[in-house]
Amino acid sequence: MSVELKEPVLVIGLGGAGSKLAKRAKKSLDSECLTISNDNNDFSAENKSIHISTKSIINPSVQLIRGSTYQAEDEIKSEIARYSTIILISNLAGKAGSAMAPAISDMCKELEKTLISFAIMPFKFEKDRIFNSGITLRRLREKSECTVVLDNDSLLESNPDLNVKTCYEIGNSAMMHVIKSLKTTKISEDNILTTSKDSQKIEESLRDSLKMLYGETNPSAIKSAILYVTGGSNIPIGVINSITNLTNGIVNESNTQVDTTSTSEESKVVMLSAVQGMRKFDSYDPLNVIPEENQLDWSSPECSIDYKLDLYQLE
Ligand SMILES: Nc1nc2c(ncn2[C@@H]2O[C@H](COP(=O)(O)OP(=O)(O)OP(=O)(O)O)[C@@H](O)[C@H]2O)c(=O)[nH]1
Ligand SMILES: [Mg+2]
Repeated sequence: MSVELKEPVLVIGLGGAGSKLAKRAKKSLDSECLTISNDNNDFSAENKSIHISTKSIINPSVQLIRGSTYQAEDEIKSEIARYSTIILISNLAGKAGSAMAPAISDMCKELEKTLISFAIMPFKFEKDRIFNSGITLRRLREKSECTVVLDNDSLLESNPDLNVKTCYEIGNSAMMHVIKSLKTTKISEDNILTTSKDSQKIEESLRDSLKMLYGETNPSAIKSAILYVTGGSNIPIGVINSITNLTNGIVNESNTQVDTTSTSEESKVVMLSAVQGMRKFDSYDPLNVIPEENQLDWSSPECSIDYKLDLYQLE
């Protein structure tokens, strides 16, 4: 199944990284942008924003931010209602991102909008964030027509010499490539985004993208792939042909798009692979092994709201 993008499009950025990326996405898609966060520092004057208040609590839990997001439901829905397609960008490693993504995707689904979500997953050393990010991703995938996952952890794992800032930049620019191409390319339901560091040969870049992909899923789970070749005007056509053939040998179906508009001297491969299941992230929540029909408490996401009961608020 592939998704149709219908105008008008709204890009929503959640939390710190989500807002930063949504501002960039808005420019490349020429659409409108809304940022939602519990932190005023994530907003900028030129974009619409919704502040999620956690009242007097300055170090809210994920569940409290989520509960507070549902309290702003009317305001958020009245913004979403005016658009046909929502592109939701969030960092599931962040507290704000993982708190709000299930709530916002829920609201999009209720309003029957086409939802395309972009999710960033945590580094392995961010141990306290792994569990939440796994649950949130599962919820997000359920409510989205299409999900694109960028895993900071496997990017760093296949390039251990990178520093965190470079890692962000590489991941973010790969994501922008896919967002830019949404108008012209049809993408599938579950997708994993992989890429490589700069300044290497294009074949090496493809090898690194594949290495990163294999860190996240089984080769047999990969259904098809789109290769975006950046800095395309400098690459011999024979090389592009050979990387396409290589990819065709690995996945059932591949499609190569060469970006000749990019002015960068460096050439690189950004690979978007359609997958069946997301093995690595499914394992972030150990309870995922329980079949869905045996789960009692899945339908609504965990929220913490102060009901003013004479009970101690646990978290
Ligand atoms: N790929 C990528 N990851 C980022 C970027 N900025 C931050 N991160 C990662 O995202 C996580 C924090 O995300 P933020 O978006 O700042 O968090 P938040 O959603 O605002 O939530 P808080 O934790 O409440 O601040 C950390 O795990 C970072 O490693 C970025 O530009 N690109
Ligand atoms: Mg933040």
